[in-house]
Amino acid sequence: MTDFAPTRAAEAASAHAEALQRYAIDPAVHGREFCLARVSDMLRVRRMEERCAQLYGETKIRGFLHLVIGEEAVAAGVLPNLAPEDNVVATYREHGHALLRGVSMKAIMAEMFGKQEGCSRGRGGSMHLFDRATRFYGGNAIVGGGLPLAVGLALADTMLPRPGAVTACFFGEGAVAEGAFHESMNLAALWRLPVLFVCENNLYAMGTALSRSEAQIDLTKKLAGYGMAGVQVNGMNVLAVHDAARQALARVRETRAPFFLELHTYRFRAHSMFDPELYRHKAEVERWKAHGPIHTFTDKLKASGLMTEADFQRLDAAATAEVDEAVAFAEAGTWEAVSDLARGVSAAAS
Ligand SMILES: Cc1ncc(C[n+]2csc(CCOP(=O)(O)OP(=O)(O)O)c2C)c(N)n1
Ligand SMILES: [Mg+2]
Repeated sequence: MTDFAPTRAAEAASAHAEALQRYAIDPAVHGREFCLARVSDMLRVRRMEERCAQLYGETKIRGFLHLVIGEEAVAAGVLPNLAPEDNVVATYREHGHALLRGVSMKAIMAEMFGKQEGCSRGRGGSMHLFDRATRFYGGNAIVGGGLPLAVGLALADTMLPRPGAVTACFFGEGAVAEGAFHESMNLAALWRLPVLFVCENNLYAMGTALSRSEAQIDLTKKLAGYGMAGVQVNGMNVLAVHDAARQALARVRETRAPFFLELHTYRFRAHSMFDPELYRHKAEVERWKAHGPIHTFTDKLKASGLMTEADFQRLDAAATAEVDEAVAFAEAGTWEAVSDLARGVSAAAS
């Protein structure tokens, strides 16, 4: 059998899997309402994206489509900790982040369809969800492209000033190979900018395992070069992510200095809709699915008496109903007139 995942990646993967077992629910800290809200968050993302995949097959959604299925605990753990005045920057795998930041599912789905009612007026599509009202600054197709934007937003907040505002910057581990990552980390630390860097380490950048491209796969070791603090967290456990993000954000707000979270997670689907997944074994995917963020959490909640199967069914039905409404809204949306195609497009004369 071909060894797709080199040894160090396999070691990292099993360390991640071990860490998954260690985080218990404490009903005194994590109340029923809070826990059900996190289940609801993850289900809304999961059901929305499953429908997106189906709509892609029907060519209702076109272009690129990157699903975050398997990684829902990341957005569901970090985003509830943010305040309305905070900024969010994400990658092209950002549908769930936009939704849980507060962008309506209708506006997201209409954007996927390319309709004018979309959050980017139908001109952005899947990779460029944007919503000023919720300070959701994208959706970025360029690997590492969001990091300098986050640093710029935090710099603006420092200069205006908007005291207390923090910028949460989500990016994949593939971004650490980019110069923009290192420049952003350096400037954020040098200028003491309030950025929470959230690295979504799902072990692969398209088909490249982290250990094939990085000499140091413990990404928090890179922080020493910038005098920045950070921690590694089990990104498959929504409570672990939530607790780590809460503490990290409190620290950023207090110190006005950046902090780094490396969240260990795994995507269950292909990189995008055009990916035969020749770079990893099916057995590896199945192993990670056993640690899926939704069912592991709901199993624990049921075992601890905080949630019943009826609760789960109710939340699931609500998520599906919301998706149905969002799709109907997108279907009924309007295409931009061809005569408007050049609106907002400019070119400099030579
Ligand atoms: C600057 C740049 N180089 C290459 C690409 C092509 N590309 C698209 S996604 C991707 C992998 C990124 O992986 P990662 O940052 O780990 O995010 P993930 O897809 O795993 O969420 C690459 C190389 C790109 N979009 N931008
Ligand atoms: Mg990745």
